[in-house]
Amino acid sequence: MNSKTLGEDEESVGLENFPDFYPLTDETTYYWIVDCDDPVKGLIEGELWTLFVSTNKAPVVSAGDDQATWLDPNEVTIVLAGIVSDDGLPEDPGELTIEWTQTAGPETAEILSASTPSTSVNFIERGDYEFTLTADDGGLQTSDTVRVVVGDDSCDASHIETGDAYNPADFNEDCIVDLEDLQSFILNDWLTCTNLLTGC
Ligand SMILES: [Ca+2]
Ligand SMILES: [Ca+2]
Ligand SMILES: [Ca+2]
Repeated sequence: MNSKTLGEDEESVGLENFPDFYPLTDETTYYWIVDCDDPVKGLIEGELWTLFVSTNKAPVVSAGDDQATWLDPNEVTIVLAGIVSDDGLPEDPGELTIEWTQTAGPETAEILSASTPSTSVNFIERGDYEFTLTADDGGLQTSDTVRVVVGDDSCDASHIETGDAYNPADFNEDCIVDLEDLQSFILNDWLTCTNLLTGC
């Protein structure tokens, strides 16, 4: 490495004193040790220091808000409105690779435009889905996920979304307790005898 002899009034050295290594190269790790050769105390060895030079910032990615929808009646299409930005670095390639992938849920969902930030997705099956939007600038990657709940109807979607159980009196699980539920109850259990001794 370059060495530098300090003059009497010189208290610091800078990168300009080391022409072999200046200017610094992007995406590079530098290591250096400052040894001090004192005329009185002799050689004082320094510690190892490192510095990673990078001006590249990672892409910024949003997969959008979570969504809930339902089949109407056999399929439904929604839009995943992702947003992606980057500082344009590194210069090579100077552009982003964008990819939507499905990371949870039934494997029947169809992503219609997987390499654009905003895409339509078609569903033919109820389920609890997750999609991941990834942007890669050639040096750094950023991902974000979005959850999409698809129910058979709005009631079903609501219960998939919350994970809450149905009201025990809601026999037909349509999210409302009414005379229809009473009718189901009567049909199922009217005159059912549970006295095994006398047979009622
Ligand atoms: Ca970048
Ligand atoms: Ca998210
Ligand atoms: Ca009901």
